[in-house]
Amino acid sequence: MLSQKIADRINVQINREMFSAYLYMAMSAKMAQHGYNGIASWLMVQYHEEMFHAMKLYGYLIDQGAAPRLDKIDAPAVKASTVKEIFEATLEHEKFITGSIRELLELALTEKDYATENLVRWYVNEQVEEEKNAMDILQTLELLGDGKQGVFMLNIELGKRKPSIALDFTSIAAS
Ligand code: OFO
Repeated sequence: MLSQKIADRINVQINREMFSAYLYMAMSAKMAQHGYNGIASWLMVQYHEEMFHAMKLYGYLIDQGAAPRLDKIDAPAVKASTVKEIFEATLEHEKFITGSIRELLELALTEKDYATENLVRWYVNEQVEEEKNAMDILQTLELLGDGKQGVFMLNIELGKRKPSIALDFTSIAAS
């Protein structure tokens, strides 16, 4: 059984994960418009990862007998226009999400809610990977140079990314 405070905060996190999905979808569209189909594909994989993050929290609320609250998702503003700016914005956003996950963990610890603590520690580890992915890409761009040739090679490389999670959320909803 979750406290209302924890359930409310998890609902905030669900909204942030859904926003993340929406943000990466918007970035993907922008990259596709520029003809960077590999980068667009990488960002759509990221969209799916974010949907998984949201649905894992959603499933947890259901399992705990709490009500998921589906709030409005803000429209993402993608100011970045170059590939480098896209991944700088990705890193910035992931840092924000890391902070948000830490807040949730701190709340779970304060409330001695060990089940939620266990769940949120999965996200703590996930955020290490999320930030690393963006940092690795920025470092690769640094090595290749963010001129046309470097970005062309990065586009091919990033197009190889495959989702690491199941894309069918039926079992989460039915758990
Ligand atoms: Fe990108 O980790 Fe969830 O939001």
